[in-house]
Amino acid sequence: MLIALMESTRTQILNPTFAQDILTGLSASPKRLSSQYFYDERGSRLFQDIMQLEEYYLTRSEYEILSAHKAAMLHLFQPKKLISNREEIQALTENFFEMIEFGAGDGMKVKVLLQHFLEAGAHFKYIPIDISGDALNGLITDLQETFPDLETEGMQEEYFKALNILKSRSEVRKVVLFLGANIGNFSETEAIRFLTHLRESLRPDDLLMIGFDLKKDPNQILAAYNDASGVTREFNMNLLQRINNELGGDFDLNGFVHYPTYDPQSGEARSYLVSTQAQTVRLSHVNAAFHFQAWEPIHVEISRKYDLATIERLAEKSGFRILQHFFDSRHFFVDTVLMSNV
Ligand code: AVJ
Repeated sequence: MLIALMESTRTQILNPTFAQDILTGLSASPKRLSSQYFYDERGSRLFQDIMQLEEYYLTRSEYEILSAHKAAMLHLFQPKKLISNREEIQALTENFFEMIEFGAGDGMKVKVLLQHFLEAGAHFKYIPIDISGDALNGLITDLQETFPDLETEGMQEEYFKALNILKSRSEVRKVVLFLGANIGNFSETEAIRFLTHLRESLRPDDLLMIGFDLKKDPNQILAAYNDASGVTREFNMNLLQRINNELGGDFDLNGFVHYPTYDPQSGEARSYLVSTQAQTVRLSHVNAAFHFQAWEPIHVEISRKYDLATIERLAEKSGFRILQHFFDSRHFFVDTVLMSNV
């Protein structure tokens, strides 16, 4: 497989991990594709549209949380080593923290915090981390225009690599933001592994704030992944289009239907692309072909919904303790601040 991949690499295959993951997922039984690959240029644009949808309550709920609790968040984030009789300059240095964001996107939500922190005269640096250089450069340029006084630096790295660089660079307090319910894309095992690794990349005094989408009326949750205007359908289908574009695929998008589910017990919203007929799909750039039976599904995404007991358990199993939950007025969503417990 790898040899076929190397030989057919002209300019088409820019990302061998993408090719390899797609081949592995489509060869598996049941078939699966990773939702991390939704976000090519068109997919990122479609996700921007999703965040505007009436049905997609997640973004607005988290926005409300950040707006309502920005002052309390700053209070929690600032290290409290200030001793009144010290020199002012020393107090400033000791209050300093680095706010690091995983997958910042367009920065819409974090701007609420940045604006408040700057107005409050907080001494901090904002460090967005993203593997996509384009997204990151766009964000940094935008932030420098919006907030000329903001100290900021983007890091185009894998999350943990970036954290390890930052950890070795200085001992100032780090506050890691993992917002937007992105943690929902992990299974429980993956989430525990991710958080444990994260804790090991931080110092005991550092903080982590995670956005969790909460369990609520299952009809409302399902609607968020099955909007009436069909944007989420396009977003899911775009993964097949991306495979066509980048791997020379011949997926017929009319031969698949978007099928989201929600299980109120596990809290898992799952999305499938289901083949409406028996068909064979070829990926010409990687010399591969995959057969689909009629009504065979490809699992493409988990968006897990949490309750507080599950968040507690997740924190405990990964060596964190919960400092504070910040809710929106409807308790649809929570931003939870955690600290190492070991
Ligand atoms: C960006 C992963 C949080 O799971 O709700 C939106 C992605 N998928 N609509 C989510 C998504 C379908 C979103 N996350």
